[in-house]
Amino acid sequence: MTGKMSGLVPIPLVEELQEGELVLDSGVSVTADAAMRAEAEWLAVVLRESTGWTVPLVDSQDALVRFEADEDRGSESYRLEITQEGIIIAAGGPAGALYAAQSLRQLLGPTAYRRARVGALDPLPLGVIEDEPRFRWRGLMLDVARHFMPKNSVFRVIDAMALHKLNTLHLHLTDDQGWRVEIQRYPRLTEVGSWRTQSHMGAVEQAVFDTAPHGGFYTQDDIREIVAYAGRLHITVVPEIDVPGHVQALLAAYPEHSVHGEQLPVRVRSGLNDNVLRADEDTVRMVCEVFDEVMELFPGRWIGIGGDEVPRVQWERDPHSQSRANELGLPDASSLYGWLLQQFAAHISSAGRVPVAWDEILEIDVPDDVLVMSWRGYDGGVEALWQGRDVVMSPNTVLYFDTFQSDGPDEPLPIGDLISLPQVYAFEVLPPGTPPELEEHVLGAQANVWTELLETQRRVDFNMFPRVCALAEALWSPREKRDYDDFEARLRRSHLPRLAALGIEYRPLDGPHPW
Ligand code: TNX
Repeated sequence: MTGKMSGLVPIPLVEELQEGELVLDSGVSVTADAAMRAEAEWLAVVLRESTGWTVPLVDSQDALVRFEADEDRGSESYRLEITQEGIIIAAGGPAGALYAAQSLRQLLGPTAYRRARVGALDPLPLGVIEDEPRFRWRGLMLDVARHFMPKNSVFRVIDAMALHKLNTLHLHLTDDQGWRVEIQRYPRLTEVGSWRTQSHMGAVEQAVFDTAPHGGFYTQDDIREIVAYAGRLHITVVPEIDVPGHVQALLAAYPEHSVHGEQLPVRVRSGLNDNVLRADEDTVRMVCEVFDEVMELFPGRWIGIGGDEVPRVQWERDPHSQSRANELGLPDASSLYGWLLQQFAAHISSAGRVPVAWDEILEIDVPDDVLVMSWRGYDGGVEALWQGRDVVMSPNTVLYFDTFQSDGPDEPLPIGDLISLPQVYAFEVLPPGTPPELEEHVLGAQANVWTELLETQRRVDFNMFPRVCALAEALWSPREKRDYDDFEARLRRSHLPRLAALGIEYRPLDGPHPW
């Protein structure tokens, strides 16, 4: 080590940089083993856009940038070597090749994030970077239900995730306030359920909630496009259809699936909601058919079924639900919560996929294969782990990015508590006291971006960045490499300028703080 630093975020496993530089020029070309051509092409496109050079993909070992398969590495692992003669990327698989290309782009500086030639690329430091991730689920959840995020905004988030070597995008597609995915068999879900118009709220609530008419949804082609775009960047999209609560948009479209059968509007205000799914066979069939279309659209292994924040009062007070619970041999009507989730989980498992649910699911007899998403602090995760389940950590005490980032006067209206950048940076994925033999069940973690109060892309950017940069390091980098002062120095000197060039409206470290 010479003390030279690359400024990479997340910080790599090993970086050994030397004096001297390599300056790319218009003669640069790229070559790649067959398995990595797509990733090499991605790098070539980035270079073409930002420099105007031709950057051909060639079949010659004379190319300046060479991607090679290295069977001794894990699929996400890579080695990037920069010498005066050229750049050699040895990767365990296509994902590793892409991560190497991401690191190289970071080293080329802000200019490499622009869509037209503006300035010169930074000279590359000479040396070797060896890198691989610490955790395999490096995630971000976007709530596109409370405020719809048009697909171009989703593409931007996917690009930013890839830049930070995150690999799992959880889309919260449905909630009380909106249904955001076209389901052909049930067209009213989007015809009715994607739009909210009315509000019967008092002045105080109107000041807090967005009461303007709002709506939007992804067509099935939009979803295919999002999934394919993410896939090229080695990001898996995990869809969530939240049931059996948080379903008022569904009930507005198909009132026969509510407990009382009344016509409800798509909900405007947020927070806990008593309206839940009716526990009849017809309703189970309808929701399973929705999941069938969702599973067609999202080829990944994980399918979210929600399960969070479900008041039981409607079932408890409804005579039909009580007799239904009796028929099913359940102890009481509130057990319909568990019964419904068991039906949906079983349906997803029988299709060969893995159901994902929020930690409230631990209140019921949970099928073994359900992946538990621990959001109420670490407790759910710990409990699930001791039951031998796979978990993803998403504690609201650290990884809720709808929270505010300082208690200064110029912060936008938050939900929840203060979660500062240093707090996110200090995040530990493994719940305290995790025994070594259970560590492999902690797949990783994700931050959740709930959008009740995040109406626009600018607001989402402001809340996400630079907290996402800190998250990436907690998920990717080795524990002993993490140091907050060093991270902040890298942000200031190297990384925030990259984000700025890409057009991300991050929260400036020292203000001013417009949003
Ligand atoms: C709780 S986290 C919720 C969301 C809200 C969020 C606000 C979870 C599984 N449910 O519906 O948006 O709090 O922070």
